[in-house]
Amino acid sequence: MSLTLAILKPDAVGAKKAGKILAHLEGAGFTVKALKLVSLSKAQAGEFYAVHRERGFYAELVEFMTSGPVIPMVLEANDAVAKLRSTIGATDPAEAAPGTVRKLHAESKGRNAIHASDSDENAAREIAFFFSEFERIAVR
Ligand code: IDP
Ligand code: MG
Repeated sequence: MSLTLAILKPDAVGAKKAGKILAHLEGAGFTVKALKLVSLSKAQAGEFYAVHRERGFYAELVEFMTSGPVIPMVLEANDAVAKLRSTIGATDPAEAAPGTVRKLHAESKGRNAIHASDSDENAAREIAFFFSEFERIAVR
């Protein structure tokens, strides 16, 4: 078993789709190991997405991720990183496979409902970004 980080983004939380998406993830076989609702500051969102700092959409992304509360969660499954990426679908919902979270719930490439870590290394960094050691007791 391995771990990954998902974030239900402000569009999904604001539209009250958190329960449906969580049920989708559990139905796909993930176990929730930690979860909370938080509102990110500009500095926090900017740091989380620092890898995209030079991209044209960075300011829009930080603005969006601070536009309302988000729900980060630690998910466990066999090959969790790859499994979650395939469960959520492509970045742009127009290109996401049928039945994926983004195809079902996302509006656009920017407002795309959910984040998922893209490697085991980034999953470890992103889990540590959101969850203290105390909050991660269930993850050990
Ligand atoms: P990912 O979330 O599928 O891993 P990344 O390329 O890592 O996609 O981009 C991070 C996030 O930045 C996306 O989920 C999306 O919210 C936003 N984003 C990516 N490309 C664009 C774009 O072209 N316009 C607006 N926002 C974008
Ligand atoms: Mg990414």
